[in-house]
Amino acid sequence: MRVDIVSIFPEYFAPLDLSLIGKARANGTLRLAVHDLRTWTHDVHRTVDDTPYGGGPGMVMRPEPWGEALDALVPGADGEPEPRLLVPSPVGVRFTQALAHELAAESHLLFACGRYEGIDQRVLDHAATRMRVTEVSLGDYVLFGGEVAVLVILEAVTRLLPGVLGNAGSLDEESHAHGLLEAPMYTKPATWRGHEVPEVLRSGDHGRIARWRRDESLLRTAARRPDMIAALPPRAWTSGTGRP
Ligand code: 6GU
Repeated sequence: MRVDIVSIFPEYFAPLDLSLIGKARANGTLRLAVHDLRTWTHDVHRTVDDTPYGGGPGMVMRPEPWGEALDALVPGADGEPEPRLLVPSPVGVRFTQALAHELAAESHLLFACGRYEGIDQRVLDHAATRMRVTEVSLGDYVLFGGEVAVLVILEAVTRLLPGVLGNAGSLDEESHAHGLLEAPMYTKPATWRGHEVPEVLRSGDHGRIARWRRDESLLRTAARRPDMIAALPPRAWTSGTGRP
């Protein structure tokens, strides 16, 4: 997968050299480049913002540098597919595991990181005439800018790329894979500071263990995320017998 990120703070993306994302970059699974938006300014102050039309507090990102940045990073008519443009924003659609799967199937993602009160709307409107544009929000709170959101989104997407996780089975077991939170996990020692690992997990009875994990998963989800229980398909918590 090819990924381009445009930001006025390229330094935010130093952690993308680390850990499994760094490894995916080193082995070519992820072809990632970070670009400084100010590359596409032409005045001595390398200005990227201005006051909002209509008044109000804060500043808005001017369209010209963004237009040139997108022109430079979107492949022309040389056969390459156009990227999917992602704009992190508190007014975007919610980022979910389902959207992470959708993005993991793309060949080229282009992230435009806004700061201040956001990017001039015409940048997105014009881009939408050439490519798919999605404004994405992490949740119902406000960040200074899109940079940290891009780190989050890229981490969720990269771990879904083939070959990035050592054990692909962990993708099937984890929280949100089946609309429920995962059951608690334990490792050795069996007793630690007076707290015991549940007996069932040491029983070797794989049927009992699977039922215990399903029950814990349901209890935890009901207690912490009633919205996820409400969204389950009818009778999702039964074993298929129609009985709990
Ligand atoms: Cl993606 N960006 C910003 N600036 N604030 C946010 C957000 C994104 N998601 C939640 N708050």
